[in-house]
Amino acid sequence: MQFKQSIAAFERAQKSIPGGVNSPVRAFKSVGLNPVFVKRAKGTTITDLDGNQYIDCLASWGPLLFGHAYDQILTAISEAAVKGTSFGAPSEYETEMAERIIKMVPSIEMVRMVSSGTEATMSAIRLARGYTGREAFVKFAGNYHGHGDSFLIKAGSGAMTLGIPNSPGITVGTAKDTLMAEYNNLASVEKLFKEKGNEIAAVILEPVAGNMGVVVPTKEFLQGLRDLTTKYGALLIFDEVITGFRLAKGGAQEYYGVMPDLTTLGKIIGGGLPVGAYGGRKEIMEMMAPVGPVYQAGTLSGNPLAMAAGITMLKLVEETKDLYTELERKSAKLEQGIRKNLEATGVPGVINRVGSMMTLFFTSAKQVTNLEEAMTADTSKYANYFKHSLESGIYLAPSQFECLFVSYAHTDDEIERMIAANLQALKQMKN
Ligand code: KE4
Repeated sequence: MQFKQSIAAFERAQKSIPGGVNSPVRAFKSVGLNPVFVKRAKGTTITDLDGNQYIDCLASWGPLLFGHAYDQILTAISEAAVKGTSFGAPSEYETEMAERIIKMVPSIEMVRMVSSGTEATMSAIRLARGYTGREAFVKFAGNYHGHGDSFLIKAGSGAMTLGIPNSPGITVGTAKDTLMAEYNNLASVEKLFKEKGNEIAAVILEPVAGNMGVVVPTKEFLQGLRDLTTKYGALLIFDEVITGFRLAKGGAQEYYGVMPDLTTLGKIIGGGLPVGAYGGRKEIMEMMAPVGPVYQAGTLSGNPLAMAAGITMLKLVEETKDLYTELERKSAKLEQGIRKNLEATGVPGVINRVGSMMTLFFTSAKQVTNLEEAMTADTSKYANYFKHSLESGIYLAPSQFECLFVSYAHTDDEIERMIAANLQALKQMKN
């Protein structure tokens, strides 16, 4: 493979955009490569500027559950576009989207649309503070909830990848209200509640972590958080920006049977367009302006094109009867294939998977159940693995601390090709 056009494009982009990218993790810094610039994508195939083609395992970081440029989504967007691209006034697209989310996500009785996952989580924390009258909230080391000030403390995803989990620019005043706990460690949360129980407005978490790589919650952990937050009158917020509609129609809360007070959504509900949402019980959500006093707004919130794409996506989720059984079957097949390859090559690794989200950690640790254990992964090994995979036509997340996503569009043949490419990359890493 040659990357001449992408290299030139990246040089050009760096003159006008910081780092040449509009989101840091896209710069391929942690894998030490020049990012490929995408020319087009369809289904599971990405084509870069140099004409190289890849099987896509990133799905634009999660949204593309049915693959790129899905015909029904394209049609919905174009049919909406000819009627106007933004009204700044209510439209029935928004009501239909809200009704679908309410129907599918068990704990949501009312929902507000925004334009990104970050907006959703920022708004959910503000709402929890307004609803409880308390200021502090608990997050977990390694969880990423977008780039809102109060979250960029021991954050995962790109912040972790680039080694800036505590970003400059966050004031002491803001940081003091963000209490840190350890994922899968209920005692670390109990300790905070014992010390500051009546000051804590909420506990927010990724119900299955994806932003330190995939880390699976123990059942006791999620249920324990539900019990603790109820006991102390704090809200439990599930950040389902990744897991929403990916793990089940009703996301992780349906998959694990634990109901949060608020849920944040993004990615899949936009069908590839900019959408976020937050929702929960009516008596909480009605704290939001213009009904209640908690303010949140957005020029493009509920944008008709994004709603048309999202409505079509949620229709597809509802109508595809074998969606989750197929996602599970293909993902399990990929996981088993990689496990066999690890055994065959003797390369040490831990695979964490829930449904169609998984991570291969290059670590000799026995397990990865929290950030400390995730950090034992050898990121230079991952960079080497990523490079070999890319050159054999597999497009993975350019970071050890992210997810591989299987989509409904992946064929069995592509899963076989991913397993074969994994074996080749593991062998090349050993040389
Ligand atoms: P956005 O603001 O990027 O739409 O959503 C923020 C967000 C919130 N919550 C969770 C659980 C998330 O995973 C995200 C965003 N995910 C990262 C990748 N893991 C986005 C990729 C990027 O930053 O470019």
